[in-house]
Amino acid sequence: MIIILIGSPGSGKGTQGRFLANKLGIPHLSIGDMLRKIAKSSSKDGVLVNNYMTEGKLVPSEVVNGIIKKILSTKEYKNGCLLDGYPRNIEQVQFLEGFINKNIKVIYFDVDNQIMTKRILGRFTCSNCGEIYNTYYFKPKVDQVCDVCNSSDFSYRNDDDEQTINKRIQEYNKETQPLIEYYKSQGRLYTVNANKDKEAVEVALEALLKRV
Ligand code: B4P
Repeated sequence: MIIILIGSPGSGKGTQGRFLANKLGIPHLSIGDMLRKIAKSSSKDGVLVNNYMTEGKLVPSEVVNGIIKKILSTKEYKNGCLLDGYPRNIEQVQFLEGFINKNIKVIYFDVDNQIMTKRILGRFTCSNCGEIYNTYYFKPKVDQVCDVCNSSDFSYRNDDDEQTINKRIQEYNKETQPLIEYYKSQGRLYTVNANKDKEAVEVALEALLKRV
């Protein structure tokens, strides 16, 4: 089975994707993380991806589709996975359906605008293991030391400033929001109230998994 995580920027897809993948014992594929790695390279693709991301725009679908198809065709993903942040527009939906005939379920992280902005502004990540933290909601237990891997190397994303956030939200409303209705009409959509704190969302997701 493929479980797609869909929701606005900062709705908690990455945070809960790690939790869910652990729980289900399936790989967690975050397209945002993959694109951030590509954006660090000085190759033609790296520069292109970096430009789109820093402007708060979706990276062109032909780039993202190519990456996804290559990864999903590998052995590691043949028994399914959690797809975090893909598809994000109707073009990507159609592309995915063109080569995946596995059972697809969709979890929608429903969150209010003011909450997501504060979450994004507070986000920081362990550069070593990718654990996600937040200045306002959950800092590491020991200041400047990652709870998971003990690293002291943290990073802030360069698309997490207020101006870019607004653009990302506009892009989400225009491109991604229509997918909610699409998957709902197919009877594949499961909604979780993502306004609650991290632990409460985990509990809600565990209950939801029994129905998926
Ligand atoms: P992503 O990396 O997918 O990131 P996101 O949508 O901004 O955040 P996410 O929902 O994962 O939030 P998180 O758990 O971190 O996308 C980034 C960019 O990549 C896009 O703008 C686009 O340019 C590009 N991209 C990605 N996919 C693409 C595609 N398919 N096509 C084209 N382009 C694509 O949580 C945010 C913060 O909130 C964290 O600090 C976390 O600690 C905190 N938090 C989480 N849950 C919380 C809770 N319940 N309570 C309080 N805080 C919480």
